[in-house]
Amino acid sequence: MSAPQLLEGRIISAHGRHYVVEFPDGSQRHCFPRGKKAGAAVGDRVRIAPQGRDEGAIDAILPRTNLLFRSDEMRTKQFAANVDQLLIVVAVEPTFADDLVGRALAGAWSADIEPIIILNKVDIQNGLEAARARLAAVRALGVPVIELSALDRETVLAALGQRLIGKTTLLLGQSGMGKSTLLNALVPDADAPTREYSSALDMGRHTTTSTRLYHLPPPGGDLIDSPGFQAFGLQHLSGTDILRGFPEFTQHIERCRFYNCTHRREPGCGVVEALQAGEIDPGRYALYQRILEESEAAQQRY
Ligand SMILES: Nc1nc2c(ncn2[C@@H]2O[C@H](COP(=O)(O)OP(=O)(O)O)[C@@H](O)[C@H]2O)c(=O)[nH]1
Ligand SMILES: [Mg+2]
Ligand SMILES: [Zn+2]
Repeated sequence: MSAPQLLEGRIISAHGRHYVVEFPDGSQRHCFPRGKKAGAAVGDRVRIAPQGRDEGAIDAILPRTNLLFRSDEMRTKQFAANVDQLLIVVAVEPTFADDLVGRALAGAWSADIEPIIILNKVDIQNGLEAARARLAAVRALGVPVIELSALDRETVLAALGQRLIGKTTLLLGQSGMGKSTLLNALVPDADAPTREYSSALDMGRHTTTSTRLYHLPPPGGDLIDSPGFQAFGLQHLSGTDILRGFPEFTQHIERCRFYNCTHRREPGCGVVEALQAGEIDPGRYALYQRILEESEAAQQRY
C-alpha cells in the first residue's frame, strides 16, 4: 500500500479542535489536529493527511507571517494567523472601550499587522462627535479612521473595497459594533446573523461563536470574522513589544537617562517629561502602564 498523499490548504474555520481546511481547487475537508496537539488558527496554511472522502488530520502548520492572539491569566485565545491588516470596528453606539482599541492596536503592531479603525453607525447623529473625539488620540498616531454605516452597502464598498483587494483582513471588535452587518455588506452570501444589542439580556453575548474566513467577491481578498470580545489581555508581550504599540513614545525615549528605562518612575525619563508637557495623551500613557504591569505580573507567575 502506498503512503497516503499529503495535501496543503488553508484553515477557513475553527471551532475548538474542529477545523475546516480549504484546498486550492476549492474543495474542503473537516480536519482535526493529530493527538492532543492544538495551536492551529484560522488563516493558517497546513499540511494534512486525507482520511476518507472529506476528512483529514492536520500534520503540520506551515510557517506563518504572523499570529494575532490575546492572553490573560486564564487563557490564551488565538484570533487568526497570516493576517495582512486588522479592521478594528467601533461604533457611535453602544459606547466602545478606548482600552480595547488601544490594546488591539498594540497587538496588531507587535505582530506586524496594519491596523485600520472603522467608526461604524455614523448615521446615528447623537453621539457621533463624541465618538470622533474619543478617537482623536489614535487618529493623531496616523491610524486611518474610516467612517461608515454598515447598513449602507454602497458606502461600505466605496470606503473599504479598495483596501481589501488581495489581502487577508481580520475583523475585530466588541459585540454590538456591527461586525456581522459589515461582513454581510462585503460578502453578500455570508448570511452572518446580526442582532440587537439593546436588550439587557443580550449584553455581553454574541451570536458569532467561531472564527471564519470568507472570500470576498471579485476583485477578491479574504475577510476573517471573529467572535466579539470584552477583554484583550496582552500579557505575552515583552517590554519592547509593548513599546511597539506606543509609537508616539519613540522620539521621547531618546532622551531617557537610562537605557533600560521603563518610562514610569525613573529619573530623567523623556516619556514622563513629554507626558507632563502635554505631548503624550494621558489615556494612552495609562494604558501603557496597565499593559506593562500585566506583563510583569505574568512573568512573576511563571
Ligand atoms: N444605525 C445603525 N445600526 C447598525 C449599523 N450597523 C449595524 N447596526 C446594528 O447594530 C446591531 C449590532 O450589529 P451586529 O452586526 O450584530 O454587531 P456585531 O456584534 O459586532 O456582529 C444590529 O442591530 C445592527 O442592525 C449602522 O451602520 N447603523
Ligand atoms: Mg456578530
Ligand atoms: Zn523613559
